[in-house]
Amino acid sequence: MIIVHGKLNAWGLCSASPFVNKLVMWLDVKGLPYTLAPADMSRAPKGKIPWVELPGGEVMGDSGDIIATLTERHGGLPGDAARPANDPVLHLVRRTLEESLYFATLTTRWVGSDAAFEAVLAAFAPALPPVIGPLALRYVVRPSVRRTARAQGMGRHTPEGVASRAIADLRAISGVLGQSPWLSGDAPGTVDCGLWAALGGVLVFPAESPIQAALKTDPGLENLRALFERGKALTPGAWVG
Ligand SMILES: N[C@@H](CCC(=O)N[C@@H](CS)C(=O)NCC(=O)O)C(=O)O
Repeated sequence: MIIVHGKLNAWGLCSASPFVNKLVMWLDVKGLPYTLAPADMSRAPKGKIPWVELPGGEVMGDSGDIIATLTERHGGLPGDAARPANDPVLHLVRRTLEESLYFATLTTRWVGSDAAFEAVLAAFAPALPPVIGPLALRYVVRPSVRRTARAQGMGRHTPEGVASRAIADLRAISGVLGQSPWLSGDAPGTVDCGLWAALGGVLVFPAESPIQAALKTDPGLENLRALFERGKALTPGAWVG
């Protein structure tokens, strides 16, 4: 049994982390047995979630490396056969999701507004030690995330600048998806799990933002909304409702 570390139920998802949700969806679609465990960063090989313990005790971090290893051992997802995850366009979509849209989401949640941060705090609080946990999140973790966002670059833009970049990313990915049900074609592939998780992270967040408003209402992004709805049924592990 694979143990996935990164469980942190938030807003209908099994984790606030899109990288955890991506991996869990991949496992659900692949049909490999797994169990979800809390994050426990002290044992995370790369200091990030998700990380996994594979049968036999092998420990591994990074959702992309974990999925690549599982693909080598068990094969990919149905969609990967039609359009492999290393297809040049899908590679660029993944980088857009993980190196740009992710940081826009992170910045919006943690430093974009106090209302957004309060929503993060409310989701994380049940998993934290009382009193000291929320204080640490507010006065240690939030400033640390702000520094990360500034170092990456996204955190240097105004909230409007962050939103316009994220919406541009979504429009570009929507354009790549076109009328296809999945980026990989008729069946979901590895990159679709990353897209589903990224969309979920924007759509379900309880504090409104221009990024979420665009994704919820822009007629040009209807195909992304439809993909997110389609994906929910495929991943009972990640979409806990
Ligand atoms: N490339 C990594 C990214 C994972 C990642 O950034 N995880 C975030 C949560 S969404 C994390 O653990 N952040 C904690 C930190 O940076 O200290 C992957 O695909 O797994």
